[in-house]
Amino acid sequence: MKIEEESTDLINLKNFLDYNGKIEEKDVTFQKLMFIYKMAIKELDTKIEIFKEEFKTFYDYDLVDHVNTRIKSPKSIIQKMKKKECKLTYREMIENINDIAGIRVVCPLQKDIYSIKNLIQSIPGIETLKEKDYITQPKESGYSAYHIILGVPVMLSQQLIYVKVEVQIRTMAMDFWSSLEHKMKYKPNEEPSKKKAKEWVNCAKTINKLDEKMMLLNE
Ligand code: 0O2
Repeated sequence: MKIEEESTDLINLKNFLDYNGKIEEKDVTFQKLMFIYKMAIKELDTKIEIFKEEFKTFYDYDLVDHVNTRIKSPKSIIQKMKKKECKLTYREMIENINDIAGIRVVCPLQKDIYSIKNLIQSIPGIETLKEKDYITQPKESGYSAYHIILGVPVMLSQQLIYVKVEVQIRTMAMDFWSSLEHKMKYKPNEEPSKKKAKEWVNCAKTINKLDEKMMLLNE
């Protein structure tokens, strides 16, 4: 297989950082970059799937309920870059947008979140770049989850590269709240009111109490 010089260069993530091109979603460069993020998701998703099946088979325990993966849409990447006041270049995108590749792990109980987090962080070769515990410290909106930004090694034919992946770990109850709240937040033609925001925070607190009760019942 003949590999063009330019494309071999750009397969290396470091070379993307030296490449001064502007983001253009229909551009081949953008597609190549998204391919690398997709492969990082695949790597990690397979490993989480193995933990999930292992716990079911060996310990008769459903540690993971389900896993969702997604690549952030170009529109949403650009929106986030503008919000963070980044220049719209590939370099700024790779450096500043941590959740282009995203994996959401949903589990039954709050204590499972920490088991999953520890299992993921113990995978050889995976680096933890950042952690955010929105369980002990929920966001102002009421949002609760555990976030980790990882450096995931992806072995391509020519080199090993590290790719950022954001993992969000939540209970089923937290997932229920955040999916609905996310939909409401982005509802067109509807201004979010202070009163509604307060109600969402109250719902999050109820959900949190429910999670704690469920955990006690399980003990
Ligand atoms: P989408 O559609 O899920 O992609 P960082 O650059 O990592 O320091 P970042 O990414 O701004 O900071 O911050 P954060 O808050 O740690 O993670 C952002 C993601 O968490 C969001 O992605 C949501 O998925 C989720 N999230 C954070 N706050 C809320 C919230 O109040 N409600 C809901 N429903 N989800 C939240 P995006 O890019 O916003 O969206």
